[in-house]
Formats: sequence, structure tokens, C-alpha cells
Amino acid sequence: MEHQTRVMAVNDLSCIGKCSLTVALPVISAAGAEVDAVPTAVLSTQTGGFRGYTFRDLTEDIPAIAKHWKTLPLRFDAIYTGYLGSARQLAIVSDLIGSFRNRDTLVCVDPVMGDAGKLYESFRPEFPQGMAKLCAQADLILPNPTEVSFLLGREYRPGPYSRQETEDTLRRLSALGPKRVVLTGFWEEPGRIGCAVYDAETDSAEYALNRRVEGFYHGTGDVLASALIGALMNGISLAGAAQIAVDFTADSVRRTHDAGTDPRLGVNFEMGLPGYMKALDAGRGTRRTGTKGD
Ligand code: PXL
Repeated sequence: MEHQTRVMAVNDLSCIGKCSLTVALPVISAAGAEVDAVPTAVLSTQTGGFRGYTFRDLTEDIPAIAKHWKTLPLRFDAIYTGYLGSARQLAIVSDLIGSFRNRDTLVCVDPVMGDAGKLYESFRPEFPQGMAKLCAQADLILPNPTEVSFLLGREYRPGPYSRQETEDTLRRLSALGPKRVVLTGFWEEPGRIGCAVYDAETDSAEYALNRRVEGFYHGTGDVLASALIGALMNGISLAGAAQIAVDFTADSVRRTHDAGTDPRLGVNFEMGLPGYMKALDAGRGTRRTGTKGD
């Protein structure tokens, strides 16, 4: 019998806004992996651009969920964490990782904290320090340029970025602990945007780019991270997974832009799922590494 790949997704459930769990569940499932959800909070909408949203914090439920899961024969191929609501939640999620990771588990921390140089309004100024500690536990992190500035304690720059400075940034991020780093929102020339991918094992960087669509679309970081993890769970190399994820995200943004829908509602990734699955099929044919990449 084939092994059922299992991903623990620790993220909020924003009922409207297509981010976090409402993206991780369908995208990683389409990649053929089971998603076991640890909901960190329930919100009526994601927080960007909406007023009056509800926020039910579920921090206190996490240790009880973990305790119950410990009684079950569960082994996770990956643990993926995204938006975490508080410093206390960071500590609890850190324990969760410690208690469920094994030798082969890929621990992937998306240090969701902000965008366009600003911390999301729901976070206190000391939150990034705690997030940097969580990143130290990860095998792979996926920050955007804003999150890089908070993780490294330096000023935000909106780009363009040279490859030389980007590779220096990637090494600094890896020095926080994670062997592998996928920096999202990398661009060096107008019109193209994507990821810079670093692996400390080879001390090398690769780039995965696609056409840039003007405008700001919510939830794209979560679409990209979920698609990347889904591809890694299919044994596709980190650079190959990044290209599949960038293409899937770029197509989703383009589709949403052309439809002219409210960008706060997230991107139309659903119509791209068949293409994503085809790209995984093609990528599996060129697999170079195991899920953890070592
Ligand atoms: O997509 C990141 C994200 C996740 N969860 C919530 C958010 C955001 C971004 O604003 O508000 C609740």
C-alpha cells in the first residue's frame, strides 16, 4: 500500500479571504497529501483591509489537540506553520513541533508577520523576535521582504534587489537556523517577480520567476507556500517546487486581476488546481530529492 503523506498545517481559519487553512487544505490535498489542521484562531475574514472582523483565539485548544493526537499513531511528513496570533501561541506551537517532529519530518515555518514594510496590525512590536526563535527550529522558512526586515532587524527596502545582496540576505536568514530558505517577493527588473531559493548544504541560490501583475492581492504568500509544500511532498527538488509554486501563484493573481474581483477576498487559485496537478506530475518525473531534501 502506498504511504499516505501527512502534513500538519498550523494556521488560522479566516472564513472569508482565502488564506491560511482555506488555502492550505485544498492546495496540499490536490498535491495528494493529507492535511491535518490545527486551527489557531477563527476569524470572520482575514485582517487586511477589513474592519470589524471577529477573532476567536484558539491558543488554549492547541495543547489539548496535541495531547489527544499523541494517543494516535500519527507520523507527520511535514509540519507547516503560518499565521500565529500571539507570543504565547508561538511558544505553544514551538512545543507542538518539538513533540511531533521526527528525523524525516520537514518543518516549514512561514513567518507571517507583515507586508509592504509594515507589521500586520494584529501583532505587537516584540512579536518578530519570537518568530525568529520559531524560525530557528525550522528546516525551511518562507519570508517575504517585509518579514526579512523584521527577522534580521534591518530597514525594509521595496526592491529592486540585486542577486548579490539577495544571496547575502539568504545566508543571514539561514544563519538563524533553517538550512533552506525561500525568499518570496524577489524582483530585480520590473515585470518579473518570484522567489530566491537557498540551500545551505550547497551554499547556492536559484531563482524562480514569472510575470508580475500590478496590484496587491491578499493570501498570495499562503497560496505560494502551500503549493511549494505540496510539490516537496511529491519529492520535487526545492528549486523545482518553487517554480511550480510561483507559476501557480502568478496564474492565480492574473486570473483574479482579469476578473476584477475585490483583492481582499484572495486570489482565484481554484481554477488553477488542475494545472498545478499536471505540473506536479511532470515534476515527479524529474525528482531529484526526498521530501526533506537530504
Ligand atoms: O495571508 C496571511 C494572513 C493569514 N491570516 C490572517 C491574515 C493574514 C494577512 O493579513 O490576516 C488572519
